[in-house]
Amino acid sequence: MTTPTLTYFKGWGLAEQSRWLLAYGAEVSVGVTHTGPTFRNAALSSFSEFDKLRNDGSLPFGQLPLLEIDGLKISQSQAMIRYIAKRSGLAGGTLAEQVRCDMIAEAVKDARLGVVKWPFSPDKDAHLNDFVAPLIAKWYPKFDAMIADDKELTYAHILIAEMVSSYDLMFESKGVPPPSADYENLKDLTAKVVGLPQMKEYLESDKRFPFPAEGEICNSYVENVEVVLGRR
Ligand SMILES: N[C@@H](CCC(=O)N[C@@H](CS)C(=O)NCC(=O)O)C(=O)O
Repeated sequence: MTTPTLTYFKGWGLAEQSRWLLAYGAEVSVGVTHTGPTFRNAALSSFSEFDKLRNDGSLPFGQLPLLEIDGLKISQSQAMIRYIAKRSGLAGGTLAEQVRCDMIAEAVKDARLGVVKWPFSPDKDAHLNDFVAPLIAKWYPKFDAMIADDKELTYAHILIAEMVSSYDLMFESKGVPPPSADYENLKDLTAKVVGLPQMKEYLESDKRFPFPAEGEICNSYVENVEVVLGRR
């Protein structure tokens, strides 16, 4: 079996959710034997690499990220998430469970916008206070209540954990207490997910790009995105 390959920039953005799911699914995939690495990052460095993929038909909509897996070339981050979830038995059992997972995943996509936009915001304090804090106030109480009685771990839970952990890192980077401290269920779920052996392995590996707090790491990620997209 060839190693799934995720083509993107050198950072989180719209690819990180898939990385978490690929890392998690490593040990639970249905009907698939994993003997090698769970996935490979193909991090682009230049516009010519991106342009080549656009011209050779690899990118159905001319956009990144791209996931190559099981002989498929999958575009659209939310479609790839669902594919990995189904492949790993994380998409929910019944139709009702599946649509609940999908609802939560779409809500996480909206709630997570503050993670995607963070590197590009020139004023990090303003981003945190004016953009992220309202998102957290709007979404966290709902997610926290919604998962209170959940027993089974699905892809929706992994997506929530990825978002919560990302926002926690963001607040901590500014010396502010992590928002999850106020949400018992979200805090417990995130601790459980990041504590799983396969997640720890991923999070501590060199496949995990660092949180682009501010300064050099943030600037070089923004430069990477702009160079690859041909904007610099
Ligand atoms: N809805 C898409 C959005 C993808 C997207 O906007 N990708 C950006 C990079 S993060 C891109 O490729 N932009 C270049 C373009 O649209 O031409 C997804 O979730 O994957």
